[in-house]
Amino acid sequence: MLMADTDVVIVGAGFAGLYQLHRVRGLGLRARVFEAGSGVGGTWYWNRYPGARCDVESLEYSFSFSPELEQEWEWTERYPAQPEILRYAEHVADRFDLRRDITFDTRVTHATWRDDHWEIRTGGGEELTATYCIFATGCLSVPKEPDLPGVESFAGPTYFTSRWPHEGVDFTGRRVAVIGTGSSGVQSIPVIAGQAAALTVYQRTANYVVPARNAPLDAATQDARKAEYPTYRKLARESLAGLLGTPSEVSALSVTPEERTAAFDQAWERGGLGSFRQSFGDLGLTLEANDTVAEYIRGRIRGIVADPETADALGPKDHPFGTKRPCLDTGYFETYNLPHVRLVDLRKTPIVAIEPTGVRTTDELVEVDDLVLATGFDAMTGALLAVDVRGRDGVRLRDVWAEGPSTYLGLGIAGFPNLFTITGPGSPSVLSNMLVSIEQHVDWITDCLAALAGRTIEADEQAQERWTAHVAEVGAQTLMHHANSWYLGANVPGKPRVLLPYVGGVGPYRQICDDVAAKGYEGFRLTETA
Ligand code: NA7
Repeated sequence: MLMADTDVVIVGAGFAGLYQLHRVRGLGLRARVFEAGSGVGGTWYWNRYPGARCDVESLEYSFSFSPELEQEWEWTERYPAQPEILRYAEHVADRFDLRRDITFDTRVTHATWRDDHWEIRTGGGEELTATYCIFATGCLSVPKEPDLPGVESFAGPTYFTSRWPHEGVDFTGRRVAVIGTGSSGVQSIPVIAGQAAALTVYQRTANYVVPARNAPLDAATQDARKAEYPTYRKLARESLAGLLGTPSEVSALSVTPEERTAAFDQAWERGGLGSFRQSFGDLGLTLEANDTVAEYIRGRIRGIVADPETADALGPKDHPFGTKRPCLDTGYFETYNLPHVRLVDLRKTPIVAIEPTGVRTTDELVEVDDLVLATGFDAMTGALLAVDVRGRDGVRLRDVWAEGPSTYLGLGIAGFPNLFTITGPGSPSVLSNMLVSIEQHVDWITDCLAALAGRTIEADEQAQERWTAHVAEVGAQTLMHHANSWYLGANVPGKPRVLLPYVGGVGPYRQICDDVAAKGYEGFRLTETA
């Protein structure tokens, strides 16, 4: 048996990698973390675009593992902005003295299983061996390749929201084009409009956008939460989405139209991701129920946006509410009432090409100085497949997943021993409060490593097949397949159309994972290392 250079290699120093490092240290194991960025924070390190903000409330989007950390950290807003979340990640790294085991500016390029250990290679040319390899690579970390003809020919600066310059960008007096109206577009457009001389927004799919109702967090609210944190954390862990707020069990179709509108009005005023699910329980289950909320939101848009044609184009029509992640906004629709802001509906006039001076659609060439691409990510599998991962007998993960990912619990992969994925495909991950899911996975992996005591673990092929079938089956009971979303890989040309996250809910999923562990890691094969 080889004495590996380190016990554990962790790929990524976002929230998942930081907490995993802290926990494996607690086991007395040696660990190395490799991080492509120059600092910690993962998605919050990279996504520095103007207006970037979490769509989960700060008092919920935070670690629960350390009561001291919970008590000492002060959040300033209901929804934390990117700089504040990044400061929080940096505070966690410093408070738990994590940086000394993290190698920054370094990508893991290869991970190869050799009989009883992983051989890791980095972009910097370092090679090392590790008994266990944990991918904490994030779900939205690899930007989608810009599938826009001629994009490289644009003469002015091109900014990706997901790779925003650290020094910021001043758009004062500039003519700007923003392509993409997912969360990144919806959050950045009002801020860019506040600076730019002219802003043209290119929208391919209109999204459901719900008010964030962001506000400063008052001391009384924060103190009350801090006094009862364990209770609230438990509720979140046992919930479906890792969020507080009880989903309704009432059908949207069981009430009168007036009662329904009154309930939707309340949800609109409350704001936030879960607000409509708290009104009615079947919005995500039947198209008929979903149509009621879709029409309500389109009506709201018509009530805000002055120009009827723009209002109509901004109203989502081609997918049910909730089948793409709804965006939370602050002044998004109002932005289109500004005289220097214009929406181009790409369903009517598609982009033909990006030219050196601007964006050409079938209708016109709009000349711009700056191009902003808010065009999304190769979600959930992109970062895992960006590494050349080879398991038993040299089998490549890229080949094994050619038709879509197959995992056991989103934690392990058959044929890839001693490899774990944090919030991997087949786990609730992006359909939940990520901090809740990250803590659950890291805790489970840590307990598993302790139980293994150096033994080798590998997901059983049949258990994996059963789990993958279960993920698909539960997903098929929802409306998820009615949208071309990144949840399905449908935003990336050529990517297999497979529902990537597990829709069964974080509470039930946690129970499944705990039961697996309690039954001696049922569905995994544990073997003495040769
Ligand atoms: P999203 O939600 O994937 O949004 C990307 C947007 O870019 C979306 O509107 C896309 O339209 C659009 N897009 C992508 N490629 C093109 C091309 N070629 N032409 C025109 N428009 C295009 O990414 P975000 O970064 O906004 O948000 C990701 C998640 O981060 C979000 O869900 C939150 O969880 C946080 P499409 O819808 O594909 O027609």
